[in-house]
Amino acid sequence: MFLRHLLLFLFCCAAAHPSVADDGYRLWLKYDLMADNGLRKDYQKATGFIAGTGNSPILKTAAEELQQGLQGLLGQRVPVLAGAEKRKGGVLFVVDATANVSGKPLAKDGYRIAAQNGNVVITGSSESGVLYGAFALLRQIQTRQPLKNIDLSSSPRIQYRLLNHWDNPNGTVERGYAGSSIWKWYELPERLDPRYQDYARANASIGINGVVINNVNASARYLTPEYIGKVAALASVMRPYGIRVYMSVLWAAPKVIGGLTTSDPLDPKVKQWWTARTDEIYQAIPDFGGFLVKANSEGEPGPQDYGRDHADGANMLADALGSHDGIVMWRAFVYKANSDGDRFKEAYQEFKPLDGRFKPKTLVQVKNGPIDFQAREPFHPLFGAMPRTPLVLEVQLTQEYLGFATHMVYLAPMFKETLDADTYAKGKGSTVAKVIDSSVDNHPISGIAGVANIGSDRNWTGHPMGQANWYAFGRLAWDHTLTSQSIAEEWTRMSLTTDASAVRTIADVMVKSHGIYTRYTMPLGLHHIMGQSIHFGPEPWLASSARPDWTSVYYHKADAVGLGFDRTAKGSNALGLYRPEVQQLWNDPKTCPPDYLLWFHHVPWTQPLSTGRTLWNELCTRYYTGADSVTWMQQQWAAVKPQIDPEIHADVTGRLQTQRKEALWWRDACVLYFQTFAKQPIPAPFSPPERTLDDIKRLVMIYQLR
Ligand code: BDP
Repeated sequence: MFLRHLLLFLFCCAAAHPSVADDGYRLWLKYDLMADNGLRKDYQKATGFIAGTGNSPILKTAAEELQQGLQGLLGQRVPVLAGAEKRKGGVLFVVDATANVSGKPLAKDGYRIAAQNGNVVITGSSESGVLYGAFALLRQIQTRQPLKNIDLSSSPRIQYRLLNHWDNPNGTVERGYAGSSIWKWYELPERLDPRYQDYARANASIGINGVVINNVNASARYLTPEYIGKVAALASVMRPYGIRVYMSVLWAAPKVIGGLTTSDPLDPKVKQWWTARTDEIYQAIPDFGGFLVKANSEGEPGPQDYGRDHADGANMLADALGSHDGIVMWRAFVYKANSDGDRFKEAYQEFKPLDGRFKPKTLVQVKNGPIDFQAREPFHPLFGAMPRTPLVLEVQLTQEYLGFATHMVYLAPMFKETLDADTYAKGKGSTVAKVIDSSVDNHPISGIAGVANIGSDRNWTGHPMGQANWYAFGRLAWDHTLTSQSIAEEWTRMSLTTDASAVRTIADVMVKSHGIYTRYTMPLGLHHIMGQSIHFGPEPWLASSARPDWTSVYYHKADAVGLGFDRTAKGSNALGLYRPEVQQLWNDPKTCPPDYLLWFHHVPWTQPLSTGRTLWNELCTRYYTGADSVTWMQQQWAAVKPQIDPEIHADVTGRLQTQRKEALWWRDACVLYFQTFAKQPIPAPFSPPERTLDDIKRLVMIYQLR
C-alpha cells in the first residue's frame, strides 16, 4: 500500500515538473514540447507529413531530423510519405541545382523555404541545401516564427566552413577546457560512440560542412593505414550530414613513418610518398576534404628545413591531391625562430612575397589578428594583402586567452569586429569578410575555420554559454552579415528560454561580455600579458622566457614615460603593413580608437585620451569598471533564474562567481604592476586593492606549479 502511494506521489511530482534537469547535452537542438496549444496547432497543420526524400542519405537525414524536431516541439508524429506531392499541409523537399529566388540563383548548398499550394516547400540547390533548409525550418518553429506565407531563402557566403579540432591521439585536447577529446581512437573503427552523430547533427544544423579531426601540432599516426581506417569510420558518420573530414598533417611524416631520409617537398621520393598516402586516404574516404598544415611554426617541421618555402610545401601537397576533390589549407601562423624586431610583422613578411605562387587548390589560413588570438586584435595585415591567394580566416572558439571555460565571453562581437574591419584592399568596403568570402578578389574557393571549443564534457563546452560560441561561429560562417545580437537572441531562444524578457536580458549580457572581458584583462589595446605557457590569469611582469616574444614586457613596454608598443613609423612600423586609409585610422594616438591604442602607440601616463581622462586614469577606470561589470552580469543572470533550467542556472552562477574572482585578480595584478611605472595613485572613486602585488604574484605562481 505504502509503495503504491509512494509511486503515485513520485509520478505526480514528475508530471508537475515534466522536464528533468537539463544537462546541456542537447545543445540548441532541444525540441521540448511547445506550451502554447494554439501556436502548436498552427504549426501542426503546416507540417503534417514530409515528402520528396527519395533514397538519398542526406535527404533521409533531413527527414529524420525534421521528424525528430517536430515530434518533440509539436508532439506529433510526422510520416515520411512517398508520392504525396498532391496532398496539402506538409513539408516537401525539392533538390534543384538551378533554383533561383527573384531571378537570382541559389548559391551551392543554399535553400529556400516557401509556402506554396498549401505546403511548405524546402528547395535546396543541393541535397545539403535541403538539410540546411530543414534545420532552418525547425529554427523558425523553435524561435516561434510564423510559417504562414513563409518565404525565406539563404545561401552560404563561404564555401568551406570548418571546425578545427586540436585533438591529440592520446585523447588530450590542446587548449581544450571541456574534458578530453570526443574521438575515442582506441575504440575506432569498431565502436562508434553515439556522440559522433550528435556532433554531426549539431554542426549540420548551423551549416558547418567540414571537420579537421586532429591538432595542427600533428601526429604522423593519422597517415598510417590503421588510423586512416579510424578516420574513415568517423567520415561515415559525418557523410549523411553533409560533413567532410580533413586531417592536420605532420610535415616530417615521410621521415617519421615513411622510412625516407628527407621530407624535402621537391624530392621525388617525398612527392611519391605523399601521393601514395593521399590515394590511400581517398580509397578509404572518397569524400575526404584535404589537409591542414602547420609548418615551420613553433618548432614544427616544414619545407624551410630543406631551404624551400611555404609555397613549395603547399604546392607539393596540392599536386599529391591530384584529381581528388580536396584542398590544402596552409597556415600563416608563423614567427621566426629567432625573433628580432616585431613579431607582428613576421607572418606578413614571410607570406606576402609568396602571393601568386600557390596552386589553385591551396588556401592560406590566417588567424584573425597578427599575434595570437588575443582578447582583442586589429585584423591581420595579410587580409587584403594577398589578392592572388584565397585566404581562410581562422578564429578560436576555445577560450585559450579568453578565460577558459570559466568566463562567460560571447565571441560573436569579436568575430564580427574582424569580419567587418575594412582592409581598403580594393577601396572602401573591402572588409575582411569580403576578402575571405572571395567577393573582393573573385577566387573560386573560400573558407573559414574555428578552433573547436568542445570536448567530452556532458554539455560539450564546459561552460554552458560556450555553446553559443560554437553556434555563433557556424551561423557567421554561413552568413557573416548576421548580427551578434540576433544570433545571441536566436541561440538563447533555442537553448535556454523563449520568455521574451529573459531572452532580452541574456542576449544583452552576452553581447556586452566580450567588451567587459577585455576591460578587466587587456584594456586599451594591451595584449599578451597573460600567464606564461598555460595562458591563464595575468602575468604582466613576465620578463624572461625561452624567447623574448613569449614575455609580457615585450608587448606592453611599460616604462617611466608610458605604456604600449610603438608600431608607427617611429617604432617598428608594423602599421606600415596596412593600407594608407587604415594607417590613417590608427596612426595618430589622439584619434586612434582607445580599444587599439596600445597596440600601436607608446602613450605617456599623463597623456589625456579622447575619453577626457589621462592614460593612467583611463587604464584604472577600465580595470575597475570591467571587474564591476561582472557583478552586473551576475545580477542579470540571477534575475532570469525563474526562466532557466535549474541545473544550467546553477552551473552558470558558479562560473560567474569564479569569473568575478578572477576579474579581481586581473584588475589588482595589472593596476598594481603598472602603478610601479606610472607612480600615481589609484584615481577616485576607486579604492586601491587591499592585497599587494606580491600576494597576486603568489596566486599566479600557484596555478603554474606542476
Ligand atoms: C597558440 C597556442 C598553441 C597552438 C598555436 C597554433 O598556444 O597551443 O599550437 O597557437 O595556433 O595560441 O598553432
